[in-house]
Amino acid sequence: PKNALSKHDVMCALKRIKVNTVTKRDEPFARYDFQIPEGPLQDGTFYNTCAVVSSAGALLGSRLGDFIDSHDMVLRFNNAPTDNYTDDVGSKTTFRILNSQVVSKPEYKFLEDPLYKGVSIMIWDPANYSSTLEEWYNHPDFPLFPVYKKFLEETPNADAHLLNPQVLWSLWSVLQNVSPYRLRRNPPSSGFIGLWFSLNRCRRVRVFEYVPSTRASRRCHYYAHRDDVACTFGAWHPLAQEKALAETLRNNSDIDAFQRGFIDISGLATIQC
Ligand code: NCC
Repeated sequence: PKNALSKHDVMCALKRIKVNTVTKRDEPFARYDFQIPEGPLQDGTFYNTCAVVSSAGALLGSRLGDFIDSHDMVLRFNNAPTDNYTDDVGSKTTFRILNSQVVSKPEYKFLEDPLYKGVSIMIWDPANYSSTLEEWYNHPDFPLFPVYKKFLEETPNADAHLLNPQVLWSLWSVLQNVSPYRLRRNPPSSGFIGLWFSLNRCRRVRVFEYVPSTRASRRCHYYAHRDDVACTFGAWHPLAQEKALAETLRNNSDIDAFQRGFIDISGLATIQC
């Protein structure tokens, strides 16, 4: 069996993966005049405390909302709402990580919904392992590019960036290196992308109901009735490996993790590699 990597090794492996987003000078985005904002997301602001709020059904009834809102930065996923759920998930949103389905499928109303205004956005879409940006542009998983372009044109001061898809495979490699099993080559979930991004930007990261607590249920999302255990344990994404890895990185008590429902991880800036 492969040797288990130490917590320090894993943190350093994550630290080597830089937050790499597409710039307006990258082809083919330059040629097609995408109005991608200069500079990194939120101008690279570094936060003290960050809350990463999974969309898990187990958040329902948690009453973690005030605690979540007390963090300097709050990151949410996809179309997860706060309205009507603020007692459990809070009301503050600094960042959203969106998959390309949410951007491209008309049902999510990416261009119109106020959910996507006044927040910083990182969008991801998987490209083949060795694709160039050109190839990705011509063959995205979902047709996000025209909608993203329009969003940049229509939204004053939009702070919306595309994650360079190579990052997804770098993150996948970290998951493969800590796993004794051979993983399918599917990208990590938005949750893992959000965790890694926050570890880059925060001194301390708290992740809510990613590692399931005793509230865990069959319910997929806190904001919808649908039951599906695959949402919590994974089917397409290597979710179980992501969560096992996140669990090994936590610094807080079992009571916090399994009764209150969050793990606490030190940011990457706090470690020396
Ligand atoms: O469900 P989703 O994820 O939007 O959830 C965001 C992140 O929260 C964590 N999560 C969610 C539910 C749950 N019971 N436990 C959890 O830990 C996961 O880390 C998850 O990433 C995605 O990752 O982008 C995903 O998006 C959905 C869907 O596209 C969007 O919700 C928009 O409707 C995907 N579902 C489908 O495609 C059907 C899901 O696989 C991954």
